[in-house]
Amino acid sequence: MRFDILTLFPEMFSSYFNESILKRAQDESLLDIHLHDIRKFSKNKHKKVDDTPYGGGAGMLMTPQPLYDCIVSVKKKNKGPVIFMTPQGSKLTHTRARRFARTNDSLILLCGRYEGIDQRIRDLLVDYELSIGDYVLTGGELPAMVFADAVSRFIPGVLGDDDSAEEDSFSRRLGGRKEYPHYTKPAKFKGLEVPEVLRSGNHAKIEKWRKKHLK
Ligand code: 58G
Repeated sequence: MRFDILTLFPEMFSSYFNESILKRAQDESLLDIHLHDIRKFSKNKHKKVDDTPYGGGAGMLMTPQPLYDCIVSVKKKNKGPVIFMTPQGSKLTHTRARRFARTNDSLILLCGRYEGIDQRIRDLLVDYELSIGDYVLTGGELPAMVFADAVSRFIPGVLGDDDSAEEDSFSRRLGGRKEYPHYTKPAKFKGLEVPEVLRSGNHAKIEKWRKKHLK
């Protein structure tokens, strides 16, 4: 799956995407992430990308020209939908992340800054508006990372073949519900012991215990 991410701060993404599971996914060509610096597309002599809002009000908006040219340029190589991360968008859920992974070979993620973007970019070029939760952040970069991470987990092969799902028979058997308590070694830590049943090797009893302790 290919992600093209449009941002004024492409360097924010490198540490997160170049570690652990997402790094391995890229090394194995399961995931292909391309970052684009919106400022490079500004035709302003000072590379300006923001301006004051018509009608007045606080703060600045991203001007349409650099955004438009950046998106049009990226669309030559990525034919997928354009997603704008915004607190006014539809809520990102597990189910929506899975659907994006299953129905797209590529996605374009647009990260805003300041107080938002010129409405005409939304009208002309944005296909989906998504929010990671009911709070406002200083930029769409963290939401784009959250979205790319959540979607990438559903690409076949990105998680270990073993724990490859959610959605697997195991979590379905547990009623599709949240979680039960997890323990690893040591068996005793700071005076607290791992429940005996989890060390018993009795898989029927273990499953019963986990069902009873589902949150
Ligand atoms: C109002 C304020 C509209 C996504 C700022 C648009 C993006 C939170 C989320 C913006 C974001 C979220 C400019 C900064 C979008 C733009 C960006 N904040 N909850 N901030 O997913």
